[in-house]
Amino acid sequence: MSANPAISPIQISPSIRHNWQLDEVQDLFALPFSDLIYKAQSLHRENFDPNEIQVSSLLSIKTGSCSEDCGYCPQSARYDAGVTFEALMPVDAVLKAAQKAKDQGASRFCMGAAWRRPKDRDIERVIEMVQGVKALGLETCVTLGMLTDQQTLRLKEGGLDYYNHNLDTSEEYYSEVITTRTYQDRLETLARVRDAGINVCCGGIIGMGESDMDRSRLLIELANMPRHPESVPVNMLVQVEGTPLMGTPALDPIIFIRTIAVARIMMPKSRVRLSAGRSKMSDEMQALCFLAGANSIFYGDKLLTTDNPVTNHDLDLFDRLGVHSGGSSYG
Ligand code: SAM
Ligand code: DTB
Ligand code: SF4
Repeated sequence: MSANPAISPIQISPSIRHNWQLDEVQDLFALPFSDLIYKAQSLHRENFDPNEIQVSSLLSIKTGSCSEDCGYCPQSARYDAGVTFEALMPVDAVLKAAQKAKDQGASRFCMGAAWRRPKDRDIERVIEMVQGVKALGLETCVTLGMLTDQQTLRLKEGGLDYYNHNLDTSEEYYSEVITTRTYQDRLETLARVRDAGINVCCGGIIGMGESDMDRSRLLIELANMPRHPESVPVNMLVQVEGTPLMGTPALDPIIFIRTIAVARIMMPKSRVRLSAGRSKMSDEMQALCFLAGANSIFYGDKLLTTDNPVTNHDLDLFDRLGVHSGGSSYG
């Protein structure tokens, strides 16, 4: 039995741990590349079909004019990144986009809103969207910012499958990137989502000028939660003109791939999503990310406001790699 009473029984398995220490995570990052990838791929194969990738499509349901100051984000009202404000979309327009995503092969539809936190009346409209999207046969995910207990319960009652709320980086580096809400605020929203019984989608952004130690600490924060997030999006910073993080020195792609591998080792049953930033990655780099244990992508020509690889290119890449889409969250 685990010594930690907070760990739920379904997580007790030799490979599922919630007590990662900084030195051992840094040792993983420092392994020779082949040894690291072999370890990650071995665990991946124990827990998943190695040739299957889950595909999610994104839609921005409320765009721009956000009050927060996240230094990477083109949707903050504080920066001039050329994003035009769009109010919360009507439900029928969302359902049309969801049907298109389904026709193109997505299994999950993620709706993102540029809010610090939603208003109660917004939640009711989002629930109508969730119910409509579920009726099309898609899994649902929303990302709306911070939530109250009441709002979280309403989303659960409304049938929401996943809530995305990222930690983005380590607690130590966080204030270099965001000042308008705290790390603790994020952890509290994540705990509400978990307690309400909604699946957790939580990850971060790599390439914001953080150190090796920050990347290790972010992964420790995620893996040492009482339950691992079911989905772990690993975004590579999309540098957008007008945002404070534009011009951040480019990250060595090998470090990004290592981050995916370490995430796979630390959270062996979670879907690790190769998320934003794929437009700037070669096919070969994406193939290495899949080999390192990534088994989910955002699919569709657009992320929220920035470009994603076109669907035909992704289908061609899947074909060349012999991978197929499918599967749900947990291994
Ligand atoms: N406003 C809500 C919030 O911040 O929680 C939801 C939407 S927000 C755009 C969702 C996530 O997108 C952020 O937490 C961040 O991790 C990611 N993101 C935003 N801009 C990005 C960028 N330029 N590059 C990579 N990831 C980005
Ligand atoms: C996540 O981790 N990445 C997605 C999703 N969750 C909401 C968002 C990426 C946004 C990239 C910048 C943009 O397109 O605005
Ligand atoms: Fe707003 Fe979310 Fe962008 Fe931060 S990441 S500025 S909260 S939309």
